[in-house]
Amino acid sequence: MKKILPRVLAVHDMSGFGKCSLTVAIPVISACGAEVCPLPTALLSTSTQFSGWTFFDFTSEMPNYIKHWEAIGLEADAIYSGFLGSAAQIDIIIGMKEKFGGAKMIIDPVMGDNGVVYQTYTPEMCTKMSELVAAADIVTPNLTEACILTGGEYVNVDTSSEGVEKLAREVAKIGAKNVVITGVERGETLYNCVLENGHYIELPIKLYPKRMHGTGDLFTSVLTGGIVTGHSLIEAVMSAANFVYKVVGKACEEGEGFMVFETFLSSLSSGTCESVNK
Ligand code: PXL
Repeated sequence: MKKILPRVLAVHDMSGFGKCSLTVAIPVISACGAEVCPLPTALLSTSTQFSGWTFFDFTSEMPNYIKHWEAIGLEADAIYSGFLGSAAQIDIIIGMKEKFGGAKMIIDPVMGDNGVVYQTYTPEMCTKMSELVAAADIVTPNLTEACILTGGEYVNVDTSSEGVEKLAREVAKIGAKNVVITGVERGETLYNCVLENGHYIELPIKLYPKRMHGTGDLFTSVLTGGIVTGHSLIEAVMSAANFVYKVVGKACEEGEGFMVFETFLSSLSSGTCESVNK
């Protein structure tokens, strides 16, 4: 099927409220100049940060979506996965790699944050996530997720440069080609730590003024938009950090507890977001 824009198959939950997953990936990647084809993993009334959320597991319908996409000859430049609804979805996503040959696998191994595993994530999902990471061209764990993947303890994680490099190399050993450990805080600076083809580099940005839900989804969505529009991994990571910084800063300025990204989407029109460090 003829394609004018780069195309991303986005495999995440659709939460009706909560600024996460597909409600972030669709506008952000579109703003970067790429087409998004959403494949829901689950439908929720809100993200799981609000008590009382509803959850509809989409696992059984996913193979039908994929079969139909294959039947119409859909081609893709990237498969970008995030929050999953079941352990079985991991094999489904790995299967997509062959079916859409040539698509880059950008895997955000969403499992938890700040040392806490998300409520819907079972131990089986956390263990099996390594299989998805092994299929990744780019994987973007935060420190919590990197610890889960490598069997380390979050409370004892070494966030020094040497410590995070070691962690990134352990994640790469699982099989991921490139690793970005996101959101490493040291003093007033936040580092996104990139292991690209065996070469390690830390990219600093001013520490975001506040921790906010959904920033991981926003980060990897901007990164994906940058990659599929032809930017390097380093450019895409800096772009993602810049964009999240702007968004969190704006929300804080306005006294808003949630990310406000909509008004910044036009700053992604070249595929990346320019520096806020200048
Ligand atoms: O931002 C990660 C995420 C994605 N999707 C859902 C969530 C969360 C984090 O809490 O609850 C439904």
